[in-house]
Amino acid sequence: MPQLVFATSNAHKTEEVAAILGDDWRVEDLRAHPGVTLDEETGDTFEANAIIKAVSGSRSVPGLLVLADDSGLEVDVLGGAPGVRSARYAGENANAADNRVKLKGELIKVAQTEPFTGRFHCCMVLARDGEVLHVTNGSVEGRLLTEEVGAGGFGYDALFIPDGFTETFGVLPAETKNQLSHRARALAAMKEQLASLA
Ligand code: ITT
Repeated sequence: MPQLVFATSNAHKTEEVAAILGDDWRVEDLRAHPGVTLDEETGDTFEANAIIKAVSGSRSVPGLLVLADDSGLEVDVLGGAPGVRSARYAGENANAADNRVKLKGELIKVAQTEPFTGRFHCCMVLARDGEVLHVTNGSVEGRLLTEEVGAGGFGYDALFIPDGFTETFGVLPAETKNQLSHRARALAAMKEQLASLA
């Protein structure tokens, strides 16, 4: 089975990518490659940050294919926030629960009633030996709640209902999320390139 180093410290992302790719690839994240160091995410777009992670990560593992995912939530009424700052919305050391509290607070402050439309976006970058091989993007549109529903998924999942559904990603089965998520779509667009390198 070909090997893919996934340049992430977020085990939830790894679980989703491994489930989506199935038996086609052995996906190993930074837990299996503790020597891999990633440069700081200083970009102001998902693509810039995904490139930083993929390129810097791939320099640490010569010859290996490295995939990076930079993703986040964009809420229209908040001007696209939290966007690229999704992981740090409530502060540099914030965890996912802190970030959800911050988001709920910002939505409640807005002088507009629901629905609060928005989307998850994901940029995936494939690199090897410091060179970008391919860039793809995926999004899933939906709406945000001001109360959490469900304990599944991670990050903002309990606050997000994808279009066409009535339940949040915190309630919907992982299999459903992995068919329609921003991550699934970015990865689907990457599949042909991956297959040609397997
Ligand atoms: P790595 O940089 O190590 O990959 P990270 O979690 O810091 O991990 P990002 O910088 O890409 O990753 O930030 C993504 C944040 O966006 C993530 O921490 C969540 O808060 C949110 N997010 C992204 N995808 C999500 C999803 O599928 N469900 C819920 N929240 C998501």
